Formats: sequence, C-alpha cells, structure tokens
Amino acid sequence: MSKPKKASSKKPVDQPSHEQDTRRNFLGKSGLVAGGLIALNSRSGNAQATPGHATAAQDHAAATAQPGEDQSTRTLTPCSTVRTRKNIMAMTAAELQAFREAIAALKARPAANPTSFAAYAQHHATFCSGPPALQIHFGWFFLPWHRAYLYRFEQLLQAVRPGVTLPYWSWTTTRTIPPAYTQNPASNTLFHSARLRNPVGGTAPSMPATMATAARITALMGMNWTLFGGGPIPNAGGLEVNPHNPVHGWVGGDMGVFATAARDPLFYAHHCNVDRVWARWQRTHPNPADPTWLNRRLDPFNVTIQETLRVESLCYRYVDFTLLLAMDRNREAAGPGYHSETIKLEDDQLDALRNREAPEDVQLHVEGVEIPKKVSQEFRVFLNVPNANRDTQTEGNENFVDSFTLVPLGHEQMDHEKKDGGNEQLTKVNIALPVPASATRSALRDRADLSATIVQVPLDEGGERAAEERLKIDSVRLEVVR
Ligand SMILES: [Cu+2]
Repeated sequence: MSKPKKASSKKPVDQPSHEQDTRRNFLGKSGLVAGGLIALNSRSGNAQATPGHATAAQDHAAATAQPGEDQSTRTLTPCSTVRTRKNIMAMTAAELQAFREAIAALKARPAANPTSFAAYAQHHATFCSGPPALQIHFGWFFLPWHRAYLYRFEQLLQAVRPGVTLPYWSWTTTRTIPPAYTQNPASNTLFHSARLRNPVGGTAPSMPATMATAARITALMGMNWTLFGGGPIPNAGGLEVNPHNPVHGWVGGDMGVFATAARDPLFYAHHCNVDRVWARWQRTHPNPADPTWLNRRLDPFNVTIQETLRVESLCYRYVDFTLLLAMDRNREAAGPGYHSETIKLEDDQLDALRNREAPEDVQLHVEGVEIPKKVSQEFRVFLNVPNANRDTQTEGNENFVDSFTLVPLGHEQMDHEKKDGGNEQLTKVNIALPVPASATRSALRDRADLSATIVQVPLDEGGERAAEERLKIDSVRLEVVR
C-alpha cells in the first residue's frame, strides 16, 4: 500500500538508530526514565488498554525490542504501516463506526485509569492551563506538543480498534461543526453538550466568513517558521493564533477554555486539522535548526521535538482530499470496461494535482474488484480518456496510469476443500495505484475536470471464454495526500 515518503532512508528495523541510543543514555543518566513518562510507542503505556489488541506500531516495537530492554523507554520505532488520516466528511460509515467504538471504549474507562478519555483530557489541562513552566501554548512548543498528544491518543484508540486513525475537521470547507459530532445526540459518543455551536432546532450555526478561511491558510503557507510556528514563549505563531484560537472560541463551551477543551471529542478533530496544516507547511519549508527547540523533551511524552518532525515516523499521513469517481458498470462499448462520471475540480484541487510535491502524493484506490473466475484479467487505468478500449496505446500515453491483473483462484478445481471447509471464498480485492505526476499533469493540461476509465483485458489467448466474464468494481477513489 502507501509507502512512507522517505522509506528508503529508513534504518533497518532491528538496529535501533544512533539517535535512539543516545537518547536512552541521556534519559538513563538524567534519571528521567523512572519518572512515569508516557512513551509514545511503548507497550507499558498501553498496559491497561484492551489486552490482545496491540497496534501495528506496538507489535513492531515488541518485535524489534532487544532482550531485556525496558519497553517504556523506547520512544519512536520505525513503523511498518503508515496509515492515512482523513477528513471526517470523507470517512466511510464503517470507518466512522470503528472510530466511535474506540472513543466510546476510552470514555467507558474510569478516570483513574491513565488510558481513559478523562485522564487523557487532563494532560491537556495540565500542560495548557497549569503552571507557566508547563505551558506549551503561546509559542513554538505548541505544534510539536499537540502532534505528540494526538499521536499518543491515536495509539490508545488503535489499541481498542486496530487501524483506526484520527479524522480531521477541515474548517475551511466544513463551516459548521461536522454532523458526525452533532447528529443523534443521545447515542452519539462524539456529541458533547458543552458546546456553544451545537445545532439548534435542526439548524447548524456556521462560522463567520472572516474566520478560518482558505485565504488565511494560503497566507500561512507563505510564512517562515517564526511567523508560522512562533518562537520562545510568549511569542505565539500564526497558525496558533489564527485559525487555531478562533475555532476554539467559536465552538465555545468546553472547547472555549484550554483547561476543559480536550473533554470535547471535537478537540481532536480540530487539532488534527491544525497538525495537517503544519504537515503541509513542512513539505515546502525547512524545520527550525535551533537545538534548544529540537532537543526539547515534550512532557509527559517520552519524546523530543526532533522526533515529532516527520509525520511518517509517527505512522500517519494526511489525505488532503478524496475524489469519488462513481463507476458506470454497464459500459458496453469496446468490450468490458468501466468509465466514471466526470468530476469538476475546485481551484485548490486543480492546484494540488498539477503541482505535486512527491510522486506518491496521488493514489487511485480501485475498490471491490471482482476476482475473475475463468481466466486472468488485466485492468488498464486511464485518466481523461473516456473512449479508451483494448486498442488504446499505453506506452507513451501520458494519460495511462497503470495496469493490474487478477488471477482466478481456481477453487472449483479444489473439490476437497469445498467439501470439508465450506469457507466462503474471497471474491473481491482492493488495489492502490500510485498515479504518476505525468498522468495528472497531462490529464489536466487544458481542462478542469477528471474522469477515470478502466479497460478490462482477458489474458487468455483466444479471448473466447473471457468475453463472458464481466467483472464488477465497487468504487474508485482518487486520494490526494499532502
Ligand atoms: Cu487547541
């Protein structure tokens, strides 16, 4: 699936990095190890989470631990699975359900349990409204501290429901509290009554047009670190004061005061979007090189700022937006094939697709592809070639994305298995294809809309048997990460 951007520079997993060794020595010497810190990737940190539901990162940490090593002192281990955080508005019903179940499980734990929702919210209160020495707002600790805070929270959720990621609330495009957080108040664990802007009588209040605008985000992208991320306290950065602060204030209630903000589940979606804006800024700007900042430990997490700087090291990336390309399954022309409806793109979507930052930033997810029963079938994917057929050139055709082939299971030739197993056979698979930058550039050269065409080509020589086989595809999504 999706590979971390700099995966090739990743150190071998069984060799702890020099930085990690140095850090452990430092922590050991300074006596901080025993101080009850929360290790971001530790098993012990999750000791009270549901047993038997370790996250991929935890499994990985355990698998790569040296004998006798104290897991609680391990900080960030290379991760094997980089997951994507999505816009709450683009989550599937199943994803939303899993996320809600994980939140509900943390909420069900008593406050005395350090892995409970209540205890976790209290960390924010301590470091955001406690003594000045602990303060992490109003300056350059704000972004990395909250990144660590979200990451650890996401791990608690994943310990309950493996694979769950935090959704973000894109305030520039969703101008009300997202419905996932307000609908069915009585049974919705994401609903929080202590909010000023919950819908009243079915009407959801909208943010003032001056607040959290796309123009503000564009302005932030042009700022240097000091303007964007701030300096030593009390020099607050641009992202913190706008739009981070106004959204807190506008949602109001618990969100309107730092001491109570993290009691509202919406807090995490709000901060996830703040973190997304930072991650996007980082792709085109250098991080500050000041060692005072880089080496600063982010209490109560066992991690330095340096270790929070690459989101891929924390096993996530952001899906900036998703285009759902609805497939027409009944396309008859030129043999079996699938053509999507054409989607009109917004200006910022066009911009993102034309000015790619990394090759794997755009991925086409072809989901629920039926596995052929008779012969292997190749699927050739094109962008903005609505008339593509089996004769359409792929070589030298910039609008050609890629092809994939599915091979029949042949289980009808395995009578014995059918008899005793009675297991249901796998019938559908999901395929993720990186879309070459040349393909999006070429497809969008003179136009502002997009469609996908998938041509099905049987790989048997004569093609006689295959002609009968018309395979289904559930959906095609274009995910843009940045
Ligand atoms: Cu905040």
